[in-house]
Amino acid sequence: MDKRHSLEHVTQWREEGFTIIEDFFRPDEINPIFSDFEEIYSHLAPESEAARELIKKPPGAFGAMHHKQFQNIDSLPYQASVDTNLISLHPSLIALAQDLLGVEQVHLYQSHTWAKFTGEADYDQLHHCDFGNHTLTVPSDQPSQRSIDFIVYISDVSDDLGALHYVTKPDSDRLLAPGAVVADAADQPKLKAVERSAAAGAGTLVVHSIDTFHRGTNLSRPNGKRYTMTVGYKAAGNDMIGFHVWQAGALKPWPLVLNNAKPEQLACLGIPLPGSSYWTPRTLALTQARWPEWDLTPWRIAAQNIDSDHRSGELAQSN
Ligand SMILES: O=C(O)CCC(=O)C(=O)O
Ligand SMILES: [Fe+2]
Repeated sequence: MDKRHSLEHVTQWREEGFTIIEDFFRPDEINPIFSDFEEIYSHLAPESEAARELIKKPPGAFGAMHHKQFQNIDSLPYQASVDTNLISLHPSLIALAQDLLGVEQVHLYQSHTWAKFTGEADYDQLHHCDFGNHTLTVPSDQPSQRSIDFIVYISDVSDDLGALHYVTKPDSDRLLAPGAVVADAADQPKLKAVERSAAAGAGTLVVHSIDTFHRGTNLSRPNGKRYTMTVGYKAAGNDMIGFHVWQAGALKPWPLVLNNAKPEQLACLGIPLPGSSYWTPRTLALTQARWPEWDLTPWRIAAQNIDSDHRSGELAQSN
């Protein structure tokens, strides 16, 4: 297993809410995804000089969330290369999610591409935690019941290209209240005074959760662009947390994922592992008919082994 994190990253995430791992992804893993973003999004950058001009707020004004910030977002599976389709199921990302949550089986519950351009919107936000649209409850006290928000940098994300700003848990606990996940207007200057920047190069992985204070910031570099992906993991079976319903996009290009992912990656989308009692001659045949190009060999072999074990057990019993 190609682990790209250390115990310190796990401890830092659990204690501080954030850990940032530079160079988590190699250039050869990021470059094809960058090319896909260029192909899909670059023509959407504001065209006129005037439109590209930095949107300025009055001095001292705070940011806000509004829909223009969320243009240029798509969700898995992508009409793009296999690289872009598989990065949110990268084995090293899965291994990190397992170690952070301390569970064996994790579930990918969010995967977005997101392109931001200078002048497209004012991306400056208030400090917030993301739990509002990830759960109908509130964030848990147990690490295993938390969730992980990964942000993957597909382009360099410097401060003039809208780097996320964040507040560590010890700081928000001290300034607001222990375990606080909501902030009012009076809290904003306090949080802003201690915020840190997640500025880093392409290939960086920012790791936080739905209970960590952070905010998007504006892009100010002329003609600037910021390409990132947002990837969410939770423990499998944690029904409190959700975002996408993968099944609802049945007509999207799932073969790009199914035909190229390993069983352990597909298990993160709710597809039973080889050896599961789900896989029978009937489900295997119907699955193959539904997705003709998906190589079901590992699932088929495991089902045959179970079947022959079962039969030899029956023979042993009848002797
Ligand atoms: O894109 C970012 O840097 C953060 C955006 C954000 O926090 C949000 O939209 O919830
Ligand atoms: Fe957020």
